[in-house]
Amino acid sequence: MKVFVDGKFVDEKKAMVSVFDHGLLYGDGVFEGIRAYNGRVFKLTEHVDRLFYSAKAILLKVPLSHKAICKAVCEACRRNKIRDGYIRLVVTRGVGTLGLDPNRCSNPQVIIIADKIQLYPKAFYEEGLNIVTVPTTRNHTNAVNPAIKSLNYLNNILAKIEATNAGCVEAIMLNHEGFVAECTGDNVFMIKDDKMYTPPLAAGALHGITREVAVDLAEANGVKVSEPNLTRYDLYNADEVFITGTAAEVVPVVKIDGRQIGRGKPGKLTKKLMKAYHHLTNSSGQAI
Ligand code: PXG
Repeated sequence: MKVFVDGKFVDEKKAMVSVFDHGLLYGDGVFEGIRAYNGRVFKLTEHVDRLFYSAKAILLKVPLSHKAICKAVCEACRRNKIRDGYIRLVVTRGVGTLGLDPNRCSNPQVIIIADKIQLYPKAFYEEGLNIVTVPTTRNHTNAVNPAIKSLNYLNNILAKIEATNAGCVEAIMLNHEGFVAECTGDNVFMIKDDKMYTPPLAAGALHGITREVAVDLAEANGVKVSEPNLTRYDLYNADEVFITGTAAEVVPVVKIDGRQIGRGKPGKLTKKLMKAYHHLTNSSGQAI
């Protein structure tokens, strides 16, 4: 595998950053997870836009232009013969001293890895997930805003560990006020009386690209979508719940904290959105 690092493609064994890089020492950096389908990179512009927004929020100057990054992502796919795969795009703060000050870092590093994708089991989509809410509270928006896709994912990892300990593959995270924020690597949606709801970004959610697509697809199907604060009670009493993410796509949820959601099977609108999402991923995107 060839990996893009320090401005060039090198063999994976030689793809390295320094142990003094603040990306490693402090989780100081930002990243994106992107998919390629059928020889096209899905929503590439949107992912690179979000990378730049995350970088701006942490005062990190991305050393390449938006255009150069898009080009390098496609090149990474070409060099590794990836037509359907997963692309990890990372920007670290770069090498610095053993102190927090990012101003003493030089040389932020752009890293691009294009690999095959490990798909989730079919059963997730056919039967739906059983998930739980977890004790770890979502980061406060005035601490590290969850809108920033930073290299420090410990808040999410703690929640993921709690989900795994409960025998689940995903967790619903609540914010400091007890409102639903999102999952550890996915956004969350519910349907009640043919209307669709998802937490507002201010509740502590990532501006998910799949989230955006799900909203657009629902609206195109005449479904009204809104973003009110949601509680666990709202989710428990929903007709349908599903989660969205680049890796997961659209996955039905049939049980939360032991409460059956709707009929306990993937819902009608969820199934419609799953189908529409597949159609879009296979028919749009930046040609590799
Ligand atoms: N919330 C969080 C916290 C995320 O990290 C999403 C929502 C969904 O956003 P997109 O733009 O992908 O629709 C994410 C992104 C993985 C993995 O390997 C998934 C994400 C990030 C890192 C790794 O499952 N999801």
